[in-house]
Amino acid sequence: VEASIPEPQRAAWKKFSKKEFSTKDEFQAETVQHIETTLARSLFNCDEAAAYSGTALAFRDRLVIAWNKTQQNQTFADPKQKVHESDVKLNKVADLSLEFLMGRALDNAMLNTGMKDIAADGVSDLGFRMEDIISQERDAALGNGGLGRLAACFLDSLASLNYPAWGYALRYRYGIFKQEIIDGYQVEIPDYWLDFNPWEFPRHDVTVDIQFYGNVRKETDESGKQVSVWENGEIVTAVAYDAPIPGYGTKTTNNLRLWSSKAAQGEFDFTKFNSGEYEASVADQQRAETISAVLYPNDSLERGKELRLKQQYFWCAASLFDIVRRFKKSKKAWTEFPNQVAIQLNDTHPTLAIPELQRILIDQEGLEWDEAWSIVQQTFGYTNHTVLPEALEKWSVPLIQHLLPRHLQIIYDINLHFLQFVERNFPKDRDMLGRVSIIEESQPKMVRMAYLAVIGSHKVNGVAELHSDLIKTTIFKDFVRIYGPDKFTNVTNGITPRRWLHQANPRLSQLIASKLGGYEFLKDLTLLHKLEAYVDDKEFRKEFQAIKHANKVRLAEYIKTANKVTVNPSSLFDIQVKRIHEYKRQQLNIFGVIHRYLELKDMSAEERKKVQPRVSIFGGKAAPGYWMAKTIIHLVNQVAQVINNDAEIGDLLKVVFLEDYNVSKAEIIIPASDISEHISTAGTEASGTSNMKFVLNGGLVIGTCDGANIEITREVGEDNIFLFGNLSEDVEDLRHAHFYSADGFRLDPALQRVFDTIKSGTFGDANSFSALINSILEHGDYYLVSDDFKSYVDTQKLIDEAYGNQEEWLTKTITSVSRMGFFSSDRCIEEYAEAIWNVEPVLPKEDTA
Ligand code: F55
Repeated sequence: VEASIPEPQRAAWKKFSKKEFSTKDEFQAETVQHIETTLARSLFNCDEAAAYSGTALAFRDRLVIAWNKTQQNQTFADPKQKVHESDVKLNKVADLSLEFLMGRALDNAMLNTGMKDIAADGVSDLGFRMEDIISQERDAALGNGGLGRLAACFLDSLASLNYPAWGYALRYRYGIFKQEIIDGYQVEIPDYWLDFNPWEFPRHDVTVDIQFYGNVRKETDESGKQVSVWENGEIVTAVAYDAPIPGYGTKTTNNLRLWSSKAAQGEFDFTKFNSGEYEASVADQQRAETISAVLYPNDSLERGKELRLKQQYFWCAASLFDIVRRFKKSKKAWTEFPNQVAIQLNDTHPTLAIPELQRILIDQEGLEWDEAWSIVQQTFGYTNHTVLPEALEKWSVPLIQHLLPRHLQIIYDINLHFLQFVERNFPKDRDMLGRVSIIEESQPKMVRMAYLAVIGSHKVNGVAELHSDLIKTTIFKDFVRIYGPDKFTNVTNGITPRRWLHQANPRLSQLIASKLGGYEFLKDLTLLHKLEAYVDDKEFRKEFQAIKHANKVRLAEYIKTANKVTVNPSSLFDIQVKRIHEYKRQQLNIFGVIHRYLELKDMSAEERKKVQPRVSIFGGKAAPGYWMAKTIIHLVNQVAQVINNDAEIGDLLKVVFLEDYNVSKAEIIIPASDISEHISTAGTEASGTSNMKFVLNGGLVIGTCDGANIEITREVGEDNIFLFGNLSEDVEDLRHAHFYSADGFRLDPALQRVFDTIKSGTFGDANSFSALINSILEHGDYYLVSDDFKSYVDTQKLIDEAYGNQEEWLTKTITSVSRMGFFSSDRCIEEYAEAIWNVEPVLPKEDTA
């Protein structure tokens, strides 16, 4: 404890402890020093990569100083006074997420510390342009899509709002694969991103030994109590790697702790090594390291692979050990645990943390079952991100039995207690027990992780209003009866305005600041409403429009370089970027594009003159094993090939598939949209978050009544969004009708023509796309593409007309931006803090140095 350190040592430490740079000179001194000594480069061989590295290391030092102080401040009640062990406070919020889709860190660090201008000036003296330096950094792509990016936005908000919070995940050696498009097909390239990562700090002294396999032995302890001993397992060591998470405009710098797996001490077989069996001797080591080797690239399908379960347990067990170790230092009673720690489960991926904490409490800490279980339930909150049945995690009982024998016993005991509780409360409803049991009585039996997560948490939330209502009436209906409705709540998703406005669209951010008298809106996004006063201001409108145009020019340049396609920046930019999935319906979009192409081909030259030129931009990755999604990508590329080379069409229609969509590409793409597409089958997209990003950047939305589109409509007004399609309450009947409708299934003639065109080979071998067409014609059109097609193309027509009136369009976009305050992830985090975590901010200490 700090107070116990003798004065002379403190003085020596103080004298030499590093200060944060705050002037251009100091920044340059640090950067040059890092380039020369840390990187061993000189003036003569300092390229952009080295300049990036030097700048990043200078900023890293700055963050680390604040980071160290934050961690100390959050740990000790008052570092000035003698601190008793019992004053130790904990980092209350632990965000367990298998994914944090962080993107780049340097720009974020510069903006959050408010030092970007000084640094840009500094590197310019050294002969570099800041944007070139920024683009040297590789994305930290430790996530698939919305779920992982949400976790990253939450970290930014937690730090910016001074909440003591740690993120916990895995240090994957390979992030999400890089996507290349070769001959129109997706090809996956491994993303080895760690060869230079200045943002991480290996903590070789922070390790946890994690057990797998083995057996459970019952024994009687001295007091005559039955205890379970899990033994003879295999041990793998978890090593912590920490990354600083700076808040915006605050010294609070939180921690993202990533666990890396390595062979436990003593695992390396020296006997084998010495006798020349090198391969065998390193096999164990490799097996251990495999656990944290790769991020699973599925965004909606759980494939039940043993390695994935190992990842989940490895990460949960290491994180809980870490949390418990810190709690135990406080010497507080266990009943205090839920007051000191809140653990949020990002989807069901960390659900094993529930039986793991119960195991620690009963097997290691000697608590009674009921006392332990009450602590567990009060500690956890569970966020659900999907109602799609194929995405709900289930693990086979034999697999868990094999890998985690003690946890399986505990899961069965949790289930027993739960079912007894249900039976007592619903004695007449015998079917209920089978329906809500954690164990599905299938062959083999399966553990339903979502049910375990609900039962082991005190709050369950969905991520947008419709979604939170849907989970209560569908997948968790019985649980609402069992626990009452208050256990279930909604926290509508949000996005961080720092990255998704200030960083991605600096000119718009600056324009807003000039009208609102500063950048306060980046900390309180509701202040945007004041922009509405400028909706008729000529100068403001002009600049707003010029910014949008400049952003479109920037994207057009990127498209030229990346796709060798020339697009006219004055065209309407229509963008759909997100993971490729049938439920997100990129197929509806591309069928609409083909329809548009056919209509253009029908027109006379005279008629074509009246047409609103459009660029249809697609981007997104398909899970490597998801054939239908890959077929959609192929079709988009084939259609692009044909349309872009049709001289008759020219600028009237261009189609672009942008390769390797990721966070840093999103920062270029999103500010350049006129329209973005959020067109999921109603009831399938839990929230969506890119919809919020697009509107915040002055684009409008074409969307279904799904997820957060509904709340965006409430905020911006019905006149400022283009909604279409069937409603979620009608989806079930429509699906039914595809199979049983009395007068058969009649396809919209325009869609029929699209299919005929594809089948005629206009876009290459028709057989390539037959699965896509047959899923609609033969297999019940589960995603209701045919049902929504007409409404979709009619709405696109309305968009063309609306865009034709540029003044009205501009009014719509400005009005919408000014009404987006609700969708800040700051609002979202405040709601979690209040309704789920019961945690207060810890303000950073004034700098006394
Ligand atoms: C990743 C792995 C698995 Cl096993 C399953 C799902 C995912 C995943 O990436 N899900 C995901 O991104 N879900 C999305 O979460 C967003 C944040 O809440 C929502 O906005 C979006 O609607 C939802 O699809």
